[in-house]
Amino acid sequence: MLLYVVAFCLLAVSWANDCQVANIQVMQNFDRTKYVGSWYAVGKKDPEGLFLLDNIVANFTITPDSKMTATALGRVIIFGHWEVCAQMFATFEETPDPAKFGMRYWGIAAALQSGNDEHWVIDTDYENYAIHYSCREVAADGTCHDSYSFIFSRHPDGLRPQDQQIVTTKKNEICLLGKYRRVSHNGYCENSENFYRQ
Ligand code: RTL
Repeated sequence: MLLYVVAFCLLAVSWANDCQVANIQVMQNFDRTKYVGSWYAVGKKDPEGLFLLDNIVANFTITPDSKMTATALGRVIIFGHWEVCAQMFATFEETPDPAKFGMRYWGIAAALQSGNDEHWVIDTDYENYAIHYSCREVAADGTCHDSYSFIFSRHPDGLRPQDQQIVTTKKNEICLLGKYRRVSHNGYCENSENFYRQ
């Protein structure tokens, strides 16, 4: 019975939702100081082109001048075939919405990807789960043409059952339900021999 109610609510929400990027709800009163520390990606929706494969861990910090910065590790393929652990850096630019940032990112080595993306925090309880969203290209009809999204957990082994339902509801709200893959953690980026620094 409960399952039917949840399914109905999700359907109702998806009917009401027109998938406009401008209408996406983000975390209210986002507090970046509570967001610091390690977040393990447990799910991801890929953008077009090259992306982080697995073993993805992000670490957020606040600098003394209260700017948010982050580092990320993740397995990637470079030069078409070479598997390495990428060490990435990011700085964030504030916008009038405290949960929406501009993110400039780059790799420790020039061969790694760099760019400017939006970085939105859709929802988080700061202690267990976080849902991130980035739209790289808004289509003419206002929907997102090229997005990526991470489901983060404070625990490498996954989300608590009570957080899974919230995450499913949010995935649906951002029109990405069913588009995620599980992100595995097998220690690949804990072995410094796999780091690429050239
Ligand atoms: C996330 C938040 C924490 C800081 C950074 C992030 C994104 C990293 C990306 C890396 C892509 C790397 C590739 C390398 C292959 O050349 C959003 C996790 C930096 C998008 C594709």
